[in-house]
Amino acid sequence: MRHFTSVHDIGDLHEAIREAREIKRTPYDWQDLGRYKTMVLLFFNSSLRTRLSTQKAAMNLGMNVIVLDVNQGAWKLESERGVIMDGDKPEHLLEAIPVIGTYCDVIGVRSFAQFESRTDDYNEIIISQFIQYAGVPVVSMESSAGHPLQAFADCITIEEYKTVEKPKVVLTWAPHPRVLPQAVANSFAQWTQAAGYDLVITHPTGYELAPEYAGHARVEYNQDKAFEGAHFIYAKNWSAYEPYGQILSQNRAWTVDERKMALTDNAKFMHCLPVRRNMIVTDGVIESENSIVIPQAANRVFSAQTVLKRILENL
Ligand code: AN0
Ligand code: CP
Repeated sequence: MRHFTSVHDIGDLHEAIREAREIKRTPYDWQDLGRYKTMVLLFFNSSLRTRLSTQKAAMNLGMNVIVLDVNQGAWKLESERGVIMDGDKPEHLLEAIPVIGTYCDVIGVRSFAQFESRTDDYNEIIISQFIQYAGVPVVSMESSAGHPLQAFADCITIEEYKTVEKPKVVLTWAPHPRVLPQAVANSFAQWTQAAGYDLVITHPTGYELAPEYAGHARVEYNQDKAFEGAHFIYAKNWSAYEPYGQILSQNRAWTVDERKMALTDNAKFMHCLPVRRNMIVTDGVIESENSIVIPQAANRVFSAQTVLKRILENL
């Protein structure tokens, strides 16, 4: 593997999940692989899990890690080509990226959707420039339209907890007060279909995901009906794809609660976190025995470590 930005970079997903579970059993068996190798983690946006789990994954492989929050301490970066740089951004990505590339062997980048242009966001113009100019492998730590390390961890978690070969997995939209990207939902839809699960997506009308990510998933606009017989409930808010970045509903009838969970086949509850309690999910559901949000977050180390191991093996 050279770069990791989508499901297309992982090859056979079940083989990758098998490898991740092996790494989870003996995480320090590849300590020599990353010796004298440096990873830079670059954050344009906030993070708790990705920051810590990717760092831990790199350390498990013996790598050195440098973490940089671009908006706290580094120069503000211009990303548009051809602009007269007379504003508040003293440095251009076109210099910053290759400079960072000279200091490390792998770069992780978190850069959310900008919501200025859907075309630019879905063309992944930021992470694409990293791939073009860094000269070293690039790992997405959530880009404009996808969060593949999260979706990989989600699939590892579903494999660990599933009780039937092909579980019914329901991705449900839930309300949120701010505009959020579609990245987590996009990748979850894409990866769970690649894993062969029976995916149903439920959301109010208008929240349809981009077709290239929704794939052939069934869409059920009645949330109660979608929950019937489910083995996993995966809650997430996202803003509309069309009209892009709009909040079309804040309907709290969509909050995942105990009554809805009772419609499922004793489903496990999942969320990528951070989660707003009693907006996305009630205290009762997230604190219930069926909530697996903490082991789900723990698996972020092993999705990242699998990806980094493969990149290091290919250096
Ligand atoms: C982000 C999102 O929805 O993409 C990150 C989730 C991992 N969430 C928030 O900004 C709250
Ligand atoms: N799930 C996830 O990526 O969390 P952070 O935004 O805290 O990294």
